Amino acid sequence: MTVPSNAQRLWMFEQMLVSRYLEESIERIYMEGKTPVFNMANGPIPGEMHLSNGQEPCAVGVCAHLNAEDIVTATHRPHHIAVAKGVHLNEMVAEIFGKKTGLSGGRGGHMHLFDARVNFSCSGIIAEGMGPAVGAALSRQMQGKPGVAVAFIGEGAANQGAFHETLNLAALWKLPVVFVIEDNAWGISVAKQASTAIERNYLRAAAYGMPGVFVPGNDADAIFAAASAAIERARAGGGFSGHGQQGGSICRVVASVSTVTGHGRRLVE
Ligand SMILES: Cc1ncc(C[n+]2csc(CCOP(=O)(O)OP(=O)(O)O)c2C)c(N)n1
Ligand SMILES: [Mg+2]
Repeated sequence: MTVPSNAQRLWMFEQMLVSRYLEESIERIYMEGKTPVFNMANGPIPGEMHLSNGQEPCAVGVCAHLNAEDIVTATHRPHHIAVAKGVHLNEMVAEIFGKKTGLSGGRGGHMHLFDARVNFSCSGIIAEGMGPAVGAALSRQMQGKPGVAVAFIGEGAANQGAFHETLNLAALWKLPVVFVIEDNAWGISVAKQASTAIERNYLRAAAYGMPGVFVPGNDADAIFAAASAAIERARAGGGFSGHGQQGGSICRVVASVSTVTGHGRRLVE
């Protein structure tokens, strides 16, 4: 098992704190003007808000292995991942507040954070980031450029068609892409057991001939270790042409991470 160095542990801890403090502030400001009768249109941050308090270990355990050149696509619950990938904090907050100084001039909002400097994007459409992650990995392979792509999704998104389509192509073309499922047991008001035929989504990786691992709980070190193996395998990479230079499934892992408190903190769905 790969153990983080002291410097990596410190970095993970700092990023988790930044993310938690950031979201606690966002939550407080978001609620301004929206009560006593909740009106989503009111307040300094109108619209929906999806917080990831409690899911920070997953973001840091994975992103600790990534550089700016690596690509991350995240979900509608993106703040912890954006922080860990090094998205510009001031511009990110400005974007969340809809300001001109935001990452996208304030037009994207909290679910649509884009920072090309660190190859980060996210989307309000669930599983939407999986295609672009696979496309980016394909582009790197074809151009002979370094870098892996990591697509984060929620466990609910694993029932989308895009999940199966992208896993299939990633495996077929041996692309340097890793899929990370943040399993908080709920998709809005639908419990996982009411929507998903199997208990653990990592088992689905086998259907596409790629390894999958399950990391229980919220242990940043355990997530770090699982992500290390997955990302190393992706970096070692297979070829685009699939002419057997790296036989078998070598470069993709589905890491299913169980998180415990994310949904308790959610404000609006
Ligand atoms: C394609 C699509 N269908 C429906 C929705 C509405 N929607 C927003 S969040 C969500 C549930 C997502 O659950 P999960 O993937 O587990 O992520 P979590 O919210 O738990 O982080 C749904 C269905 C959407 N955004 N995109
Ligand atoms: Mg979920």
